[in-house]
Amino acid sequence: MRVFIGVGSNIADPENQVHSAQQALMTLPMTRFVVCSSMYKSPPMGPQDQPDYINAVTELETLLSPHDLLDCLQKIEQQQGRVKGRHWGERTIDLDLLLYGDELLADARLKVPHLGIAQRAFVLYPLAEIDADIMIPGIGLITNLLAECPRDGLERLISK
Ligand code: ROI
Repeated sequence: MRVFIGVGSNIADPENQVHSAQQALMTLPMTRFVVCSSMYKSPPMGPQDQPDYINAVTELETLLSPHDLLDCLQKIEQQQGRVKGRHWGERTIDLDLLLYGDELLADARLKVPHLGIAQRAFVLYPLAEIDADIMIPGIGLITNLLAECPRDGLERLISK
């Protein structure tokens, strides 16, 4: 299955956190790494008294089920020392299962496509960098969403 993972961090050396998470994604079982977007910097969505975020999107090809993949993502978050803080507050690392093929999933633990995907510049722009023709199931073509989504200060970082 073709899947997209959103990666974000805004504390404890965010660029390094995003990089480490991407390295970990490359070693998931039953999974082939496809590509990473550039890294992007954006002002926080949520409380403004927190640092800017570094965001990126990674594409994988996996045989893991959505829930097994989610377990793997949460394990990486734990390994990188994620702790639960305030709602929409700062985070060491955040891994979101954005898209799982063209499947629509909604249960107590997992909603795919990820909630809010359509309004979040820090998700849509890196996704579109990987594939400008992505169809977001239940929502629409990414190009149409981008047309309605202001960049909100999102900045693509020049890769090192
Ligand atoms: N804001 C930005 N810019 N990037 C994120 O990854 C991000 N993640 C979050 C909240 C707190 C909603 N805000 C964010 O979970």
